Amino acid sequence: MDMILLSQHAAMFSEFRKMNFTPTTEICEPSIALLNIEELKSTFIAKFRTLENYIDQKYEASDRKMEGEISRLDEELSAMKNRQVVCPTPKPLQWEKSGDSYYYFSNTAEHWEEAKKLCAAANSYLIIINSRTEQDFVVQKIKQSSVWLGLSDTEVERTWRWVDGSLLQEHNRALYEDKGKGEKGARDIVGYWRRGEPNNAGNVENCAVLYKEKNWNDIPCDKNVHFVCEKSALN
Ligand code: MMA
Ligand code: CA
Repeated sequence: MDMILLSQHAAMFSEFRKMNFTPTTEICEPSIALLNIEELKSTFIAKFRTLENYIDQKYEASDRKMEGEISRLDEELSAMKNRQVVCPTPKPLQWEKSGDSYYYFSNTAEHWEEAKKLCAAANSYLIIINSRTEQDFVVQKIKQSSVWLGLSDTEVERTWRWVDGSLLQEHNRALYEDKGKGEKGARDIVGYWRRGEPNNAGNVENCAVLYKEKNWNDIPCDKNVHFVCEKSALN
């Protein structure tokens, strides 16, 4: 079975060997997706070595287990390639200062959870809007029609929480209160929701976006949307 598996996946193996993990002077466009390149590289190489040892020493791994491992590695490899993580020397991320915060504007679109993770990996968080001034700054910087907010009601429907755990309703008393304006929104709506939002359309909308029009909507968290990370400039 070793030989069969090897030849079946020969293309993948040889492709992997060809990948150049040696740092060069080539500079890639800054992208938050490149952050964990070192970790990814070593994880992948370690897994690959283990797998090669299994094959070489003809250990008693079952065909099925082996094939599972190989196809998982294969998937990881294509994911890496798709995200262009094979960048030898990523440029440092570019943060823009405004008020007491720094902001990073993503050049990729991600699911909400992934965007949240990527911000965290860069010692920051998905944007939390504390004022109209802050929202205006973000909006005039974005090139997309919308970006993720660090705001979701995944845990409890209609209980909107920022990624720092604070409740929208408490944290944002100072924000515009759209009382009675929304069509379905005659309830106490805090924040800058678009008219009629958040409406949890189709029962599947738990993550909030900020539109270029300076208002918010809830949409499904598994949409691919650009995002903005924020971190404090005060320390
Ligand atoms: C409509 C409206 C929103 C919802 C989106 C989903 C265009 O707006 O129902 O509340 O989030 O559709 O695409
Ligand atoms: Ca909605």
